[in-house]
Amino acid sequence: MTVPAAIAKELDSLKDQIRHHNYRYHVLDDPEIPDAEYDRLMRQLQALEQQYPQLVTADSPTQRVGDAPISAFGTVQHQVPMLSLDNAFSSEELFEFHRRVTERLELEEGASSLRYTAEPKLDGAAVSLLYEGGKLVRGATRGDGSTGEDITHNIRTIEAIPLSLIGKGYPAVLEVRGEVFMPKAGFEAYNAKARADGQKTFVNPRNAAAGSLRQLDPRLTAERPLDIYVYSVGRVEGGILPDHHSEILDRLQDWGLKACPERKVVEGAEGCLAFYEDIGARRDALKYEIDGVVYKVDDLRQQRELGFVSRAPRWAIAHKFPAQEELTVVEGIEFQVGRTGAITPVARLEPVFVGGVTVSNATLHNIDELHRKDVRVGDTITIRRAGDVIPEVVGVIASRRPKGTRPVQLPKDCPVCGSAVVREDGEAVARCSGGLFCAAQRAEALKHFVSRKALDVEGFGAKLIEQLVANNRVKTAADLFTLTASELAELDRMGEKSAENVVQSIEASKGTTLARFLYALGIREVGEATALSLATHFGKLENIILASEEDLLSVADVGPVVALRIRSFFDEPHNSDVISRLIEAGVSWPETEPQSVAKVGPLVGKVFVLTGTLSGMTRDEAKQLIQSHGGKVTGSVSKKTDYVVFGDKAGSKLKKAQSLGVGTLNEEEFEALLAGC
Ligand code: 9MJ
Repeated sequence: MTVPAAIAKELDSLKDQIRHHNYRYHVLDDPEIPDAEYDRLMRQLQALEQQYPQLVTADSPTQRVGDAPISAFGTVQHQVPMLSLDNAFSSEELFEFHRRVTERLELEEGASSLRYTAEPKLDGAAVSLLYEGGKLVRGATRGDGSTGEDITHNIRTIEAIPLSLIGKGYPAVLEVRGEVFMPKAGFEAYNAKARADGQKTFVNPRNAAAGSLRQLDPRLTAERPLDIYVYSVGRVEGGILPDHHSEILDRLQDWGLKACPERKVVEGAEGCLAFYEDIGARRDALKYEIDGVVYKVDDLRQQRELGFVSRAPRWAIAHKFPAQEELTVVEGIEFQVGRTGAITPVARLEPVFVGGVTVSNATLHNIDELHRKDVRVGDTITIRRAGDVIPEVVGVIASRRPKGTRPVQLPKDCPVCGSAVVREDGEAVARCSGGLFCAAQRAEALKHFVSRKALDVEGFGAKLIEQLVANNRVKTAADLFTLTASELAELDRMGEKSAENVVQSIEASKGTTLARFLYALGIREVGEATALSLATHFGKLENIILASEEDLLSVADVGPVVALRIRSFFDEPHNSDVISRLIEAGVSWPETEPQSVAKVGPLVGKVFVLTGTLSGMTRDEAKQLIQSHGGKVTGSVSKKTDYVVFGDKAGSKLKKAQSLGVGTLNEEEFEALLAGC
């Protein structure tokens, strides 16, 4: 077949791009594009080479597994090649893999009982560890699969890697393979410190692991929080290992090597898929980053029968999770105005499937962040969506910036109401100065007022509020209580039935609590917790309205800034007017007696963290009790915490308390402490 010139050109361009990205990734430790994009380039090249085999050259990036070692380290020949894995990107590709395996093994169709070991796919750096006579004599990277780098000096600094094997019966020569990785917590802590010291941060935990292993000075590697899970063996001499992969891993563990505890023997493609879904659901809670699951035919005789294709085994496949980083193009940058006037730049994106959902917007947080990342309209950017967190712009691909783009500036006037945009000294956030004159701030204030933790008006959606604000029917929260079903039914997307429902929800929301009411008012700096403290402390709204800044300061959690914000809110006649109208409309709550906060007693000044489920009281009740006895409740455990009170199903907070040596109280002990107050 003759090769069209355009194809030859495309092939050359793909090879050049892949080489460029290999260099950025392996040599500079500074990848420019997300893995998903790299995989796509590689797949395009593979597809073209398959179609035109005469174009495959020995130096094509498809012809090797990893990348050649860099010269700073000695090289190591892997006598048993270090394999790479084929990928499956969907359940169909997994079923197809299972079909190929069963067909080659001449098993009956479907073969639902064929056993696989399923293991999380760690996202780190593959290494080989050589033990002779039970002593660690060499550590190496995978390199290109046949030649790796000698990183013994760095490997020896990783505490999870035994320098001597324990137990009995290990082969005289045992080469173990595994993945060195940086757990999420270590990665976050490392980056936080690097940021504080003005040093370079790691883009992701995998990059962190690979970069750390290739330090020339092992003292630097030793400072990095690295860990390992082993997942296979290479050279084995002078000893015999079990004949099932799962049993080999158990044996390695007996000898002091760490295998991933999440591994499991499963049956058939269905069993693989169930494991994939289970781990996928728990992925965010795992202490390390994974990018998929690996299935390996468990029986080594069957593995031998299946053999290899080029450098990947036919008996294993990596089933990848949807990529968490993708490329897309910025179609616009807009400024949104929030409830307190905060102006937030938001990137409008060409829709892209990332982290399992389609994303078309990403916040850029504030103007400094936007300038730091220098995101411009027309830019190609990397977008990341991990777990349930909001999508984030990782950075701009500088080489793909079109000509003629301009840096984005903070608008001088509010894009919604035209009032001046101001930025207080030292504040990252710029704000619209229009207050409730600004329709955006009004709409956001109303959305907050009806939200679940505030008055909890069911079925009162954002679109409805925006319409009511745009046609000036609703100016303040008090106007909500004058709405009728017949006028709501006239609005877009509202039928008679839904209008009725909304009016009913508004009616139902009138009976509330003082804490919810205070929170709903949207006083700056008064979140849910502060609203609850104020309600508990003062008992009645009028006590709060009449409280001086000094009185307010005696409430747990209220500092000078918050006290000032509360005072100025109630001093504003417009706000008092809205409050009176709300009460006239029938918004009410049970009043309680003011709770004086204890000035002496065992809880005064003590800092508590609550975790797990208590059987005798809710968390809010426990919190109120602690506060009324002069204690403080915070959300996270640190050295400053005095007690962690734990109930049923307590998780990481309890563990953290134990590791920091912070006092812990079970429910009974907590009650005993309260009884002594
Ligand atoms: C990772 N990365 O977690 C393998 N891997 O097996 C696991 N990698 C592997 N197995 C053979 N769990 C080649 C690579």
